[in-house]
Amino acid sequence: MKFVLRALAIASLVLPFSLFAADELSEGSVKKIDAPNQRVMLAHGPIANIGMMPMTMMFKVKDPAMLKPLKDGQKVRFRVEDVGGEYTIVRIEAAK
Ligand SMILES: [Cu+2]
Repeated sequence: MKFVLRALAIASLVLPFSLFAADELSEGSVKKIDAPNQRVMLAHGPIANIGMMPMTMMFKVKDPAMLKPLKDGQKVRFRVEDVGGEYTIVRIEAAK
């Protein structure tokens, strides 16, 4: 019982933080859209959730439809995750 209470107490502290972190977005701008290869080149700031420094690089996008609203030079906010060993954009939206 004591263990269960302690586990619940820890979960209640850690869970809200991990939910926040799972939704954390990074900032960047669109340099080039490569629709045939389902990729976009971004000049990006630090990406905390994968520990990446700012740079310009190509990313795969999870769904080719994610490229349609993007335009060269556009400022974006995005989420990158390691999907099967490849850094993949799982969410991208126009920055306000
Ligand atoms: Cu990078």
